Amino acid sequence: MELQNSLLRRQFLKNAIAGTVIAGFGGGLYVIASDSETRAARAQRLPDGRPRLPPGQRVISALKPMGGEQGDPRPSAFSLKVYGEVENPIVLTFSELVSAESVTQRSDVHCVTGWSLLDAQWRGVQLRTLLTRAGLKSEARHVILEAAHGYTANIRLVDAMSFDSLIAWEHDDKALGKSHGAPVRAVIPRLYFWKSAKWITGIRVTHRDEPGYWEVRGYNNRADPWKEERYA
Ligand SMILES: Nc1nc2c(c(=O)[nH]1)N[C@H]1C(S)=C(S)[C@@H](COP(=O)(O)O)O[C@H]1N2
Ligand SMILES: [Mo]
Repeated sequence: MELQNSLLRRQFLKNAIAGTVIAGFGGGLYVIASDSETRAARAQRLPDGRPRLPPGQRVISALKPMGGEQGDPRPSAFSLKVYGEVENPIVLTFSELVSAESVTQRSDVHCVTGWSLLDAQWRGVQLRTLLTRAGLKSEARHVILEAAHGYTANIRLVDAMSFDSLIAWEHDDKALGKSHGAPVRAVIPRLYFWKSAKWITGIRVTHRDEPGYWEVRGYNNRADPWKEERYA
C-alpha cells in the first residue's frame, strides 16, 4: 500500500512536469495555475539569488489538502511538548502557544508532487522562539516534528532555527482547516512540504538524526526543493 502510494506520487510528479493541467492526489482534483504565473515565478529571484520557484515546480492558486490521518482539531484538546536535548522541557496549551510572541509571515509552499503555492500567509510562532525558550543543549543537532497517529518529520536544527520556520495556527487570516492540520501545524518553507507536520503534538530535539514517516518510505532525508532532493 505504501509502495503503491509512493509510485503514484512519482507518476503524479512526471505528469505535472510534462504539463498535465488536472491532477488528482490526496483526494482532490485541481487545476495547475497558468503557465505564465509559473514563468513569472521562475524569473523572480530570492534575496540570496536562488530562483523563487525551485526546479520542476508549477504554481497553483490555493493550498490543497494532501491527506494524512487527522488529529483532534479542538484547541481545548491541544498540547505541544518541546523536549529531548533541551535544558527545560515545556508543555504548552493552545492558549499558551498563541500568547507566545507570534508573527505573521508570507512564504511559498513547495510540494514534492510538483505544485507550489506562492505567498501563503501564516500566523504562528517561530520554531526558534520555542527552541530557545526550552534552551538547546550543546548536543542538539536535529528536530523531530511529532504529530497525531505517529507521523514524524525530521529536520536539521539549522532548518528549524531558520527565521521562516513556524508553528502556525492560521493560514490566510483563518484558523487552519481540519485537513490542513487544525489546530496547529509546522510550516518549514525551505523544505518540501511533507516536512511541515500537520496536527503537531511534539517538537523533540535530538543529537542523532531519526528519519521520519516519508523519509523511511523512500523520500529524501533533507528535502531541499532547490536541489530537487525528492527521493532518497
Ligand atoms: N501529521 C501529518 N502531517 C503531514 C502529513 C501527514 O500525512 N500527516 N502529510 C505531509 C505532506 S506529504 C504534505 S504534502 C503536507 C500537505 O499539507 P496540506 O494538506 O495542508 O496541503 O502535509 C505534510 N504534513
Ligand atoms: Mo506531500
